[in-house]
Amino acid sequence: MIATPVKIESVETILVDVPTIRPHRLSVATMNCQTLVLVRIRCADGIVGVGEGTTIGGLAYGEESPESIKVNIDTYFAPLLKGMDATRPGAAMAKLRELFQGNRFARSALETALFDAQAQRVGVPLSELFGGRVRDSVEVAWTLASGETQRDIDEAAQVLEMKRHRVFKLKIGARAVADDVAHVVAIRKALDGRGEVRVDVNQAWTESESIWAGRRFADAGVTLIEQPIAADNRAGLKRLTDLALVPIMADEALHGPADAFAIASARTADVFAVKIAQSGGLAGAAHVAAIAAAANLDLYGGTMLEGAVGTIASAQLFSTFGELKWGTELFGPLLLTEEILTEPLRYENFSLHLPEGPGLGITLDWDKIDRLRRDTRKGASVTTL
Ligand code: MUC
Ligand code: MG
Repeated sequence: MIATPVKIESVETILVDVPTIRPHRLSVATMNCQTLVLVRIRCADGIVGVGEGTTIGGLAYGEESPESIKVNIDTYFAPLLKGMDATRPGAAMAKLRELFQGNRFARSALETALFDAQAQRVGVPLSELFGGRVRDSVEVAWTLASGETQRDIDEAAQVLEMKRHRVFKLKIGARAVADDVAHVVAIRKALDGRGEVRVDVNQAWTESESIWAGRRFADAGVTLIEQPIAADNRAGLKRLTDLALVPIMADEALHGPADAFAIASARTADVFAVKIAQSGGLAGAAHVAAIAAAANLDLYGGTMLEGAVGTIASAQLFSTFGELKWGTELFGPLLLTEEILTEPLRYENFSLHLPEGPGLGITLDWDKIDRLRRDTRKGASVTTL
């Protein structure tokens, strides 16, 4: 039976500034704070859906900043969505696509909130709207990005001991290549087979630097190299993939299904880092995964270092993928000093466990969020860096 229409009553955006547990150093930015962009959609039947459109390092990582996500939703998307039928998230998102260009992160936040509300309405976890769960938990890698070798080794030992993570992604690309290689090899040796080591260069190297480092990483037993060169250098990424030194993962080069199709057809990478925000939402990310499956490419569940809302939305979708060979990096909430849920997400035995309740299956602590929210009347204070 087709559901009776339910009006969308309001769409609200909230910027929440949360300090990180330590400086998080990427080649593009050092984060001491993460700005979560939360979206709350209230529907006429009393159901409230939430979504998140968080990015990394203000404007350092992508074309959208926390402030642009908020202002574009408030100015363009929200007025259009108001009054539309909340029981048809697909139709609402199609209308937004027809009228507005770009804004993948903003769309992802809105689509998550719409699907959260609709899944609550029909009384199922969000995963069930995307084909149902293949797994009830997803393995979660940890990113070592303090910028200091010994501190990273100590951090890895600590989370191994806690049985929280056994796969480590090392953020490199900010220093000279030889220094980065020495850093990675030292950590790999210190872990001595107790943990897997992968690297993410965030586009910082040239092709020849990547080949030089790739040979040394292959010898050291590094298992994966993520986006070593510029996202628009697809031919270069393919040449690195063809060299087959260490498997290559596309991250910044992958902005949704069209990129996925181009990369898969030319076999430009071995692995896709699927991210709901980069894909323009859950449905786009599901299409990226389907293209990978059809092309026999491996999948990895990526993050934009979202807080609990974006993290669990991603996990709900990733739980439905038939294959998730490289696991996920859905550790965002663990990098933050403040908890915004009444009950934290469950990280146990190297994995994030999916909740069983309807929708996203989480409850936000709105009092806490109110205390942390940025006073936007003061204007955009860029606190992400
Ligand atoms: C990225 O480039 O993958 C994921 C983990 C992390 O530390 O940064 C992100 C973004
Ligand atoms: Mg990456």
